[in-house]
Order: sequence, then C-alpha cells, then structure tokens
Amino acid sequence: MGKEEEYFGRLAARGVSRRSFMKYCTALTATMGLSAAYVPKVAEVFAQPTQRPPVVWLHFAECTGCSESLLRSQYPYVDDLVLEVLSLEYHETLMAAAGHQAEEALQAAVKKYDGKFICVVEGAVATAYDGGYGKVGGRTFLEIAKEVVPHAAATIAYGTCACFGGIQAAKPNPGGYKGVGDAIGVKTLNIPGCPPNPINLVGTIVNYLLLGKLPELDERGRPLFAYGKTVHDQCPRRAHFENGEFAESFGSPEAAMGYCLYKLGCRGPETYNNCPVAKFNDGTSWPVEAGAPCIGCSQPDFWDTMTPFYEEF
Ligand code: FSX
Ligand code: SF4
Ligand code: F3S
Repeated sequence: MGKEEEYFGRLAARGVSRRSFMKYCTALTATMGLSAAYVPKVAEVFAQPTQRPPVVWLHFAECTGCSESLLRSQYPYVDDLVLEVLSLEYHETLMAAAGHQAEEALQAAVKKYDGKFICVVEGAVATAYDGGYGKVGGRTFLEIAKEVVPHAAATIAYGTCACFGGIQAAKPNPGGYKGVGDAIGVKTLNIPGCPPNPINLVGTIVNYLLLGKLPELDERGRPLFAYGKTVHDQCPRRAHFENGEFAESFGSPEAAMGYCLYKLGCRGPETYNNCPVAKFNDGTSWPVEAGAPCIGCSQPDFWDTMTPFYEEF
C-alpha cells in the first residue's frame, strides 16, 4: 500500500473521510494565501511526508493554552503534523521522559541537529535578576533559551507570551519578562494570540515544507498571510459599525445579536489577526461571532493597553 493510501486508511479508522480532509486542506491553502492549485500539494505534505524536520519545543512562562488549543483541534491533522510530519525531539508536555532524562534529551537533540532543527517556543522569558523569576529543572528560562535558540535553523514563537511577553510582562512586571526574541536578542517568527489559532502554525510549517522557506513577515515578525489585516477589516459585523448600529443600543442581548460590539469594548479595529476568516475549532466560530468583543489577544501589551476587558455597571 502506498504512503497516501495508508494515510487515508488511518484517517478513516479515526472516523475522518477523505472528503473532510480535503476540505481542511482547501481551508488551509486559502488561509496561507495560496491559490486553489496548491490544494493537492498541501494534502501531500500530510499524506506523503518526504522530510521530517526535527523540532525542539520549549515551554517557558505560560498557561499551556497554546499547546492545548493545538492538540485539541477536532480533527487529527494537527497531531499528525506534529507527531508524524515533523520529528518531535523534545516537548515537555508530550514526551514520556522526565527529570535528568528529559534534560539529556534536550541537549542531545540540540547537538545532533545543530543548525537544522526548528525551535518552537511557548511562553515568556524572565530577564531580571539573571532570569531568576522562571526556571525549569533548576535552570532559568533565560539560560535554556540562550543555549537552544541560537542553534536552531528557525525559531517560531507560538502565542502572545513567547512573542511579546504576554500576561507575565504586564505591569509592573517585576521578573522583567519579555518575548523570547527580545529576551535574548534574536529574530523569531511570531504567531501571537492567547491562544493563537493552530491553523496559523500549521500554515507556517506547511509553507516551510512545501515552498522551502518561511512565509513573508511584517515588521513584528508575524506571517502576513495571518496578521496582514485587522480583525475589524474582516469582521462580518462591519456594515453595522459603518451604519452606527451598535449592540449596546438594543434593549436586550437577544435584540443586539449580530450587531457591532465596538461600544461594548471591541478591540477589533486595533488588532491584527485572521480570526473572522480562519475561525477556531476547525472553522466553528470565533469570539465576535460568539457574541464576545475582541480583547486584542494577539497584540503586544494587550494586558496593559486593552484592559479592563469587562466592567461592572
Ligand atoms: Fe500565553 Fe501559551 Fe496565552 Fe496561555 O503557551 S499566549 S497565556 S493561551 O499558553 O503562552
Ligand atoms: Fe469591528 Fe468589533 Fe464591530 Fe466587528 S464587532 S465590526 S471587529 S468593532
Ligand atoms: Fe483574540 Fe480578538 Fe481573535 S480576542 S482570538 S484576536 S477576535
């Protein structure tokens, strides 16, 4: 049996049809900003993996929501990508090793794949007091980041914490928390969001595997295909914003359904992300569609600049 047939057999055993897999690939290709002609090639990245780039996945200060949202995607394509298309050499949440064995695994992976592995980082890095505010296995995040990140072929900061510091960096920030790139002075590819949308990580990695390069980035290191426009630019409620039809002018939450949430504090106009088109949970919904204003979770410093998220009246 060919690799592809084997793959579809595995999907079928998990209750996923070839049709719904192709639907996912079509959505992924569109999210990546590629033409529909690329859909079969994108499908091949999953179904017939030819290369398995080694990945070292680090966890610093964070809530692990980023890994959770990635691994709990409804369909198995994401765990397939993480576990089979990539060669996951180190991931604290997923690996069986613990203690000294885990530390040795990290060092061995960095040595063996020096200059060749992709480093994915979740969480922020403490920089004050020699990084003393955050440690794994007795070593500071700062020390681990300095030891691993410069040896990677590319580093992907996954989540607002890893990109810009996130909640740890909110004022007064006594630990001097920063995004990993700022903490150690390297350039990272940034996929912010708290949590980010898994499709943007999958799109970035598929872009790398398919075209042999990372996607085009903006000045903050974010892939343009995902962060090139504001949430507001792509929001289906935008016509109501332009007509001045705001949810708060209606008497009841039911009557306000579907109207613009700007006067309820929506930060969509200042927030760069593709939530309205990519949606979460395999295209089910996103905050504004579910009736919650955007809180700007993918913007740097959103905990300081976009709070309070809710106020009591
Ligand atoms: Fe931060 Fe992620 Fe928010 Fe949580 O790893 S971006 S707190 S969803 O877990 O880093
Ligand atoms: Fe813009 Fe938010 Fe209104 Fe949507 S709900 S149109 S993102 S202000
Ligand atoms: Fe975050 Fe706003 Fe999207 S809160 S998930 S950037 S709609």
